[in-house]
Amino acid sequence: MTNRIERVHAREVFDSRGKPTVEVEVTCAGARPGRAMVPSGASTGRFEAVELRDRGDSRLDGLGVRHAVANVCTEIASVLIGLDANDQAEIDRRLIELDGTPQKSRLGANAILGTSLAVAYASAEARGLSAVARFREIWENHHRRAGGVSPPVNSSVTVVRPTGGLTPSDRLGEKMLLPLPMVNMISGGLHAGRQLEFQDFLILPVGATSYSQAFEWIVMVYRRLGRVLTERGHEGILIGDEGGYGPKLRTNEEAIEFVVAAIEAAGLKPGSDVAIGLDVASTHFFEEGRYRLPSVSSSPLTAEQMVDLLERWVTRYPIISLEDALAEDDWDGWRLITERLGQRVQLIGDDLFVTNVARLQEGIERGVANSVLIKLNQIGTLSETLATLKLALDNGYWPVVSARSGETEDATIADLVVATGAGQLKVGSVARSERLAKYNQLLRLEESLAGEAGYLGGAIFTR
Ligand code: 2PG
Ligand code: MG
Repeated sequence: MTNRIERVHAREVFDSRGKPTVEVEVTCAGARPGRAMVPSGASTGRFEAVELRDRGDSRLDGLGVRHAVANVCTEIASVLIGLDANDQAEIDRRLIELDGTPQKSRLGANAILGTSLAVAYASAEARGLSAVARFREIWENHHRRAGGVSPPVNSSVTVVRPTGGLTPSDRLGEKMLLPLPMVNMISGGLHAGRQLEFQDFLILPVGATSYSQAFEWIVMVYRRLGRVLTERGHEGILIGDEGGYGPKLRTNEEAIEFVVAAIEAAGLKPGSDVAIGLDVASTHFFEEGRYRLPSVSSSPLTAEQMVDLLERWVTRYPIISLEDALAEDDWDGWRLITERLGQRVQLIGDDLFVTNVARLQEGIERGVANSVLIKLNQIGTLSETLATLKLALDNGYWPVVSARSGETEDATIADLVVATGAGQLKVGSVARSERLAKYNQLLRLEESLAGEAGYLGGAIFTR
């Protein structure tokens, strides 16, 4: 059965930082429109697909997206109208071909991603499917066509038994899974006025036995963290772009210690119940081959000194995940950290891989990292995102589906992470509704998919 696309429409809407972004509606004959909104990063990688903004325009300081919107309503619409919305791979192929540039800079990755996702929703609307069911269908098609299954996940750490009929040998990417959330507690870097050099101090509730329990623990740690910060003299703390606290602290280590104290104050055990993750976002303090960390040392660190430092922290604190520990261009540094810590912690490439199959392939060949952040707008179509996810799973890399620091009420990634069984989700903290849109959707899915979707939680880190 086909569902012909009848209408493609876009408009400018606004994201959680009050910046314009693209919303696209795609409608199939006789159905209600499918709709998607595009997120936007602040600490972006150089190799990401290009977000088209109305640069040079005085309106909205040149941040407008009217050109991207116009591209959807004219060029993109004229190619898509009449095509079958059920054939996501073909739609995405056409979009990529129409743009014709390596980083989607002509039509804009925001125009293209909004359209790609809206087509998936349009197909769901036309056939009365839920978003998660449609994404599952697309993932299964993709999986089948690309052939092969993912190998077992490849590393360390002690954790809980999986639930929902799963066993530790169940592979990521096969069954539908509620994800292990990785949640920001303290923000620094570009998300909180560079108060701290590191960008995210996160928790992973590895000991929880269900998504809803994991989320409750997160909320309690967040609440206790607020109290602990206040008790120790940090009055009137502001929150960062993703809802994490943005206290004025002297060092990154102090932030880790506060998070550990908050876990304990919530009556949970650091490490076995709740582990810690860091998004170092080091690309953003990497200059002339050195890492500028004034809170650690007055002279910038070499990659080796950076790895020494992180190794000490991994030994001292219950850290199980490090994102962008080295910069997007520092392949040698990445190689070093992977040799030293790759068997002990999850090493996530975000700016490094930018959800790009070619960059991830290069990383696999060079033996760097063991995990990849999956952000739809870094690459610009649903099909390419799934290709990167699949490549990760086929090579024993953990995928972590992620939001951006600029988000909207669009909850696509919640449905997508469950549908693909990717296992982990990073959305930001629990204090802003554009984040809660995703967390709350997961609560709905946990309820509606009882019996169909399992929960591996922290068990994804068991060999
Ligand atoms: C990151 C993301 C989300 P941004 O670096 O992982 O936290 O930030 O969207 O600003 O790139
Ligand atoms: Mg990051």
